[in-house]
Amino acid sequence: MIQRRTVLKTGAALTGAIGSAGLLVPAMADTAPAQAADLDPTTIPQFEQAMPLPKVLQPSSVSSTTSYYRITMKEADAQILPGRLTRVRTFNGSFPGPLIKAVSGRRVVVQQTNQLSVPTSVHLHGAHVPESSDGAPMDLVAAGGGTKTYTYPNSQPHANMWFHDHAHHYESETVYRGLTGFYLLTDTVEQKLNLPTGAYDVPIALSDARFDDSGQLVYAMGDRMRRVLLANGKPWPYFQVAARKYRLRLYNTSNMRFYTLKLSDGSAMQQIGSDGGLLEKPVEVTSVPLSPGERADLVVDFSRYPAGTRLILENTAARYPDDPAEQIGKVLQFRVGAPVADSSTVPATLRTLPALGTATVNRSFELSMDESGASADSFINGKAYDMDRVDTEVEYGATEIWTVRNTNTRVPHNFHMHLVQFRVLERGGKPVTSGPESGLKDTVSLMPGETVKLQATFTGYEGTYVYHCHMFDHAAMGMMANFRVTKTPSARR
Ligand SMILES: [Cu+2]
Repeated sequence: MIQRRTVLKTGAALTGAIGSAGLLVPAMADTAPAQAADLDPTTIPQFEQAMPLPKVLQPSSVSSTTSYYRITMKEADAQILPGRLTRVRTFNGSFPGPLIKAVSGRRVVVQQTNQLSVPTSVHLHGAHVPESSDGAPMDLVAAGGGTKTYTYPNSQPHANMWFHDHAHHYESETVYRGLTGFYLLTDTVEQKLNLPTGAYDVPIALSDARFDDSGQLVYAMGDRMRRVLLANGKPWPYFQVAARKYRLRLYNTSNMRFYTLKLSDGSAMQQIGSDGGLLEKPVEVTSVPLSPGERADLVVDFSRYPAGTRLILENTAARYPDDPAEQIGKVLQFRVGAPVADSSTVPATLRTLPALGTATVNRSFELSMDESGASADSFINGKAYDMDRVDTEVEYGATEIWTVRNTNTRVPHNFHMHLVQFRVLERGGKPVTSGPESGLKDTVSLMPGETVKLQATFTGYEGTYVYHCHMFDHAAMGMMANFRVTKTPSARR
């Protein structure tokens, strides 16, 4: 473990001047330091490269209870732009990130070796794990060959998880440069349904990027000039589909960007799940909002289109004022082929969620930052993150309601909790009893001025975990805090 002050200093040096922090903040300037000229995003051909699928990682060994993986974090050259190589940070050289397939009740143990030049911490987002394997912001794997073994009990229901760097003050840049992976946890509840599987179950990571004219990634905190949208690591790719049902698991792995996704013909998709797996019932949606870190699990039936149809997955989210619609408004193209046999179904009932329980503790949290850009600090309840301070003491086993408010008037935030999957009870004072936010969640969006009410039960592990805004730059600027779960009241203040 290294001292916070050292991290802050080094982090600031590595990431350059801290500048524009928010999305949708016209007053804030573009912040990338002047270096090589930018690659003009309009010169990148759209819908000419095929969207790759993540590589499924194979365990190095298996026992009756456990699958063991070995992963090396290292730099690699990826072909992102046509005919060019871009240096990226990867798990095992994979860009887009690799995929671990796990099953509830069966342990996964991952030995991570860090061959990068920066420290890392690997957080499995959405997982219920012991503190020692959570990938806390200061629980670092040393640069240049450090190793750490993470144990994932998978003692939770199926979920759409992902793993990514969480090293405080490094994660924003390291995740931007590629250090992410998919982790799909399944269970018998999900498996016994007849949803699309195999080649028809497709994880897609959405991120944004900015390149210089030599094809290298440009990184600056709070950068508003990331005008190249990547789907599974390719800019505006196409995806060839058969005319049948597909399950599309969308991940927002972007640092800062919010998406609202829709099909270009405006037709409905079935949303079957979110962060923590399936919803109780499928929901017909025509647009899918996705804040950084969130996931949406969709079924799209392409059999309604004639062969040869080309359909675009569009992004209609609120943009920076000068975002070009030709780039930011499009994500990928579906090319519909011939019909194939399809015996998959989307049942009217997908699962039964665990009972909510009765909450005994209520707490309030306010997320805020200086919208003028004059200060580089961000806050939860007026305090910037301090690794040595426990902000919230939770009794083991307690069920609590957390009311979380974004007090900013222009900058959106969101809220992610480690250890638990929570339920969204209310958004803006209105009860959430059905729809896309009615399932198990670990990340929830908070547009300016919005309030959400969340309920979580803190069981399984004692220990200290974080909650934070999942816009990585905001977390780096301090919008993060510690909660500690203990059984012993005397350990709590
Ligand atoms: Cu934020």
